[in-house]
Formats: sequence, C-alpha cells, structure tokens
Amino acid sequence: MGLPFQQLKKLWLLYLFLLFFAFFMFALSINLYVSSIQNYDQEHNQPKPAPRRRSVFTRKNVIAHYIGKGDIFGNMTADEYNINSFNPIQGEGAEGRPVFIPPRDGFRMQRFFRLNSFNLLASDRIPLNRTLRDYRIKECREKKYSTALPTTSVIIVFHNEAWSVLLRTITSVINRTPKKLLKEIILIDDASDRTYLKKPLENYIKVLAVRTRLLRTPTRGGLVPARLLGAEHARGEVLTFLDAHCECSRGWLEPMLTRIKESRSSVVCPVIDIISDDNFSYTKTFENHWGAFNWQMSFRWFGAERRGVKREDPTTNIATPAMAGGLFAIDKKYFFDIGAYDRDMKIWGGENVEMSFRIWQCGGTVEISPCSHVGHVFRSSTPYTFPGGMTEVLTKNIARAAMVWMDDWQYFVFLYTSGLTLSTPNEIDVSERLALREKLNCKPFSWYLEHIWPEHFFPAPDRFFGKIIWLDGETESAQAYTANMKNLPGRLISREWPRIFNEIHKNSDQLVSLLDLERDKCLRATKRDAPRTSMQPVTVGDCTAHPSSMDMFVVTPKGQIMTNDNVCLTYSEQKHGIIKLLKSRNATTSNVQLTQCFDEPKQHWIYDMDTQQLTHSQTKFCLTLKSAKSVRSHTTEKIVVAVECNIKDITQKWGFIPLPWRM
Ligand code: LR7
Ligand code: MN
Repeated sequence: MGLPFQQLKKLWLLYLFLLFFAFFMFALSINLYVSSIQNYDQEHNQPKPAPRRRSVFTRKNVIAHYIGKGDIFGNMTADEYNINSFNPIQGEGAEGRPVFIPPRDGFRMQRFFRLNSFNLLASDRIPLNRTLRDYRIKECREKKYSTALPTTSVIIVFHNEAWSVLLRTITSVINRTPKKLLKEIILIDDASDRTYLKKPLENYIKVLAVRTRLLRTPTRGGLVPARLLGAEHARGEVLTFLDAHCECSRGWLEPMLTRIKESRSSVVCPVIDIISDDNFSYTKTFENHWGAFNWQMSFRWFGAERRGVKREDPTTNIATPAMAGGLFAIDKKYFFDIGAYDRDMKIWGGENVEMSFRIWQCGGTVEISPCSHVGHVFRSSTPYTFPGGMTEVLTKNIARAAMVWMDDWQYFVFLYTSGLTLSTPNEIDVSERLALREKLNCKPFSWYLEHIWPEHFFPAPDRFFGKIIWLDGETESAQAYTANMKNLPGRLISREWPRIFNEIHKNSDQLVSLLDLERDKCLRATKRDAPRTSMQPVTVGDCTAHPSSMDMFVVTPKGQIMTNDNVCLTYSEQKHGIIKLLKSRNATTSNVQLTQCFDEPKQHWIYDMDTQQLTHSQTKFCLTLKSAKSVRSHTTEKIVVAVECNIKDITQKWGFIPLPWRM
C-alpha cells in the first residue's frame, strides 16, 4: 500500500507545479497583451519622443536644435509637471551606464519625455551621485596639476529644469571638484514656474557641502541675462559656466584653471561628452573636436585634424574658432573687461558665436581642454517656450552678433538666413556694442576668418561665390554665357582660379542677369534635406535660390568647391571602375559626391574658361551629367559623375554665375 501512496503524492506535487506554471503563463500573456495595447496606443495616438540619436560621430550635425514642438505640455496638468518623482535606485546608471525603463512604464515614459525633451523617468531612477568612468586619456590622467590655482564660482542657469537632472549636475560638481578650488555654486533660476524649484530647492541647497546660492531673475529673459546676474554676484576668481543638465567627470576643473592661470585671456571649454536624452548613458567623445558655425550661424562641431596644427603633446589645448556656449571657464576680470555678454540677446542662441568672435577678434583665445571631460544632455528639440517667438528671438540675436563683429560678412548672413533680410539692421541698435569693439580695438572679421578659421567655407574676396550651372547649349543663358566667356582675352593662357574669379567678377553683372532661375539647371545635392556631412550624390536641378538646397558654392583659389556646413565636391575612386559605374543600374552610384571638406587633392578641381569643362585635378576626369536608371523608382535620374573629357560633349559644360554676398 505504501508504495502507491508515495507515487500519488509525487504526482500531486507535479500537478501542483503544473497548475502554478499554467497560471504563471496566463498572467504573463495578459501582461504582454496589455502592454502591447499600450504600445499600440502610444504609437498611434501619442507623439513619439525624439528618436534615439547620435552616435559620437553624428553629434556634430545635431546642434541646431531650436526646433519648437508647439504644444509643449500636451495634455499634462500642472499637478503632473510640478510633481517631483525622483526615486533613485541603488546602482542605476552606475559608471555612466544606460537605464532601461520596464515596459509597464513605457506609457508614462513617453508622456514625461516631452516635459524636458529628455527621458525624465530614466533620470529619476539614477542616484544623484552615480559613478562615472574616468574618460581622460592616459597622458591627462598622469598629469600633475598645481594646487595653487585660482578659485572658481560655478554658475548654472536654468529654466524649468528637472529636479534630478539639476541636482545631479550640482552633485557632480561638488563631488568631483577639489573643495579648495570651488568657491561657490551659483544657481540662477530664469523665472521657472515648477513648484519644486521654489521652496524645496531653497531648502535642499542649504545643507550642501559647498556654499550654494540661488538667485532668481525677475522675469524670463533667457540665458544671457541670467548668466550676467550670476557673474555679477560671483566671488571666485574664475567663472565656470555649466548648463543645468551636465555631469562633471573626474579631474574636469583643474586643466581649465591651470590654463587660465597661465593665460588670463584664454577662455577654456571642456570636451563635451554625451549624456543620452534617451537612457542617460554617458558616452565619451573624441578629444580632437572643435567648433565653428554654418552659413546660418548655427554652431557646428568638426572633427578633422586642424590644418597646420601639430600637437605633439596630446594634453595641450585645441584652439577652436567657436565655442558651443554652455560649458566654459573664464577669468572673471577678463569676462567683464572683454564685454561680458550682449545683454540684448534674449532667451537662447547667438551668444556663443558672439562671444567667440569677440574673444578672438579682441585679443583672447577660445580653447578646448582635452583633459577636461563634462557630460551634457543633448536634446533634439527645445522643451521651453520662447517669449517673443522662436524665429524672431533667435534671428535677432544672430543679427546682433553679425552686425557687431562680421563686417562685410553680415550681409551674407542677412541674405541667406531665413528670417533675416537686408533691412533687418534698421530695426536693431547695436551702437553700444560697436563702441565696445572700438574701445577694445578689435581686429576685423577678415582677420578672424584668415587666421582663426582658415578652413572656413564662407565667401571671401579671393573666392568665387554663386551657382554652378549646366550649360546645356539650349537656354539663353547658356548660349550667352558661352558667348561671353569665349570672348575673354587671355582665356586660353590661364587656368588659375584667381584669374578665373577675376574674369567672372568683371563680368558679374552680365552673368547674373543671364541666370534664368526657371530654366537653368544648377549643380546641387540630389536630396534636399539629407544629412549634410554624409556622402551625397550630385545632380542638377532648378536654380531656386535657397541655401538649404545646397546649390550655392564657394570656390577657393586652390580649387575646392565648397558649400554650406563644410561640404565639398569630392572625387571618390570607385572600386569597380568607371565603365561598370556608368552601366550601374543604381542611379545614385557615382564617383563624385558631396562630402565633408578636407584639404585634399580629391577635392581640388580645375576650370577651363575656353572649353567650360570642370576637371578633377588629379585624374583629369571631367564633371559630366549622366542619365541613369534608378532601380527603385524605374525612372531616369540625372547624376553627376567624373569621366574622360570630350570637348564636344555638351554634358561636360559648366558655367559660374556669381551671387552677391556683400554690399
Ligand atoms: O530662457 C532660457 N533660460 C535659461 O535659463 C533658456 C535656457 N536657459 C538655460 C537652460 O535651462 C540651460 O541650462 O540655459 C541653458 C542652455 O539652454 P539649453 O540647454 O536649452 O541649450 P543647448 O544646450 O541646447 O544649447 C547650447 O547653445 C545655447 C545657445 O544659446 C547655449 O549657449 C547653451 O549653453 C549651449 N549648450 C552647450 O554648449 C552644451 C553643449 C551643447 C552643444 C553644442
Ligand atoms: Mn544644454
């Protein structure tokens, strides 16, 4: 009897286990079903948060993010956006690792993303003192810094910043800065309305290990007035500005202070690492990045080794034509001597290029310290309101910078930046800033371009600027152009670009009057809005006068053909040879691309005024317009390639139509 009972008992255990298992599976499937419905809802009814972005490499293209989102809070109530749901979990985000939100919180995550244009739920799970790795190169880690450095006030301005993000910024400053160097932290609240930034913040900062003051602007004025308020109250010898969503990594401050001690007119920026807006992971960026700006004055990163700059010691600073604007250290006295900020720049934008011009042109330097690493949350859109209108405010700030510092080049900005016109200056008074420029005896913008940013892609007196048209032999302009240029004396003796520019310049009125925007075909990128620094095939299209279509070019005396955002006409050898290329069924395959400028023979071109051929200098191939069948759309597309020259070939004839860029 005993045996069967024992067996029965074992079976019961099995039954029990099976029952549990079945129940578990049932619960799991319900859960999955519910979350899939939620996902469906989110995908179809809710605007998506900013897409996951930017590897380290693409960062340099995503800086112009003053893109508004219209309805900022969606259907959020004041209760919701005032809530502080900081709820740290031990170890989350440690060592700069990403945070993952459980699927059940997916819906909430999307809703709260819009508040700050970053993943608030992710930040709220990370402790304020999370650990980070040491992002410095070996040489920097081994460097010994003097302890006799100037003290600094760290100034952080914010408007409606998230609690956990702001406090993590402050905590990282306190934990990773030698106490001796950190005089104080100054917070400036630029008229935020979130309730947790009122009394709760005041109480919180009272107990911090470093003296922390909180000032508030009377009305929302933007980051410039806010930073000025902070600077006026600062007691440290150096002002160190940070955005309100940063994390300072080990050893971030000493290299900057060391350089300022050695050279009081050096303004030093850290290497700005990337904190993901999506999962708050911390990613180191390359040390050799430097900054400048595009034709619309938006800040841009560049990664190319700087021409003529040999850095034997990898710990020495890199001169940068422009600073990103948010993170930098500057001697306090120098800050005020050099004109602080243009107080009339409101809300956001423009002040970073203005300050860069001012410092360089008036005798200082702007540098990036490769040994200093600070993370910043990069966002793809602006979460806050722009009193006065986003375009209006931004373009006015840009106009102010241009009017004061850019001399002749200001007209180029007015002509080719949407929102600005040649009459913009009539509405803007920059007399005070011009007086400052006078007083400081600052150098002209031409000097800045020539010496500080020689690899720039702006027009210049010794360059061509305008459109490159295809002389198809039919349009009036093509015929007239040919007639004109053929009669130039001495056309046969010189293919030197300066001479060609000279001839084009002499005939510019006539050439411009020839251009028929409706009928002529201009050289340009195939896609209008493709990412600017990736490879892009070239085609011809309507000569509509707009810079975003990349159909305006600058030609340098060396024969580089450049367009906005540091993009150059490039010959790139095809693996399969030219014959195969032309037979290729893929219309977008070409050995000519628009791609990032480097000063290389691949990007040097020669023009013959007589034959009107545009030739790649190394291969002697001619720029040629070809028709190719697109596999995808089954249509014929026009594509520009470089092939053997044939003097009779009408698809190899090009003309240069200058456009105005200064008065
Ligand atoms: O009205 C405002 N009042 C404010 O106090 C608008 C903004 N702010 C604060 C805001 O809370 C933040 O702390 O000002 C700071 C900068 O604003 P962000 O973070 O929206 O600017 P950003 O990081 O998108 O933009 C960069 O360009 C700006 C141009 O005005 C400023 O110079 C920012 O400081 C600058 N940020 C950086 O340089 C960090 C690296 C990004 C890059 C490149
Ligand atoms: Mn920022």
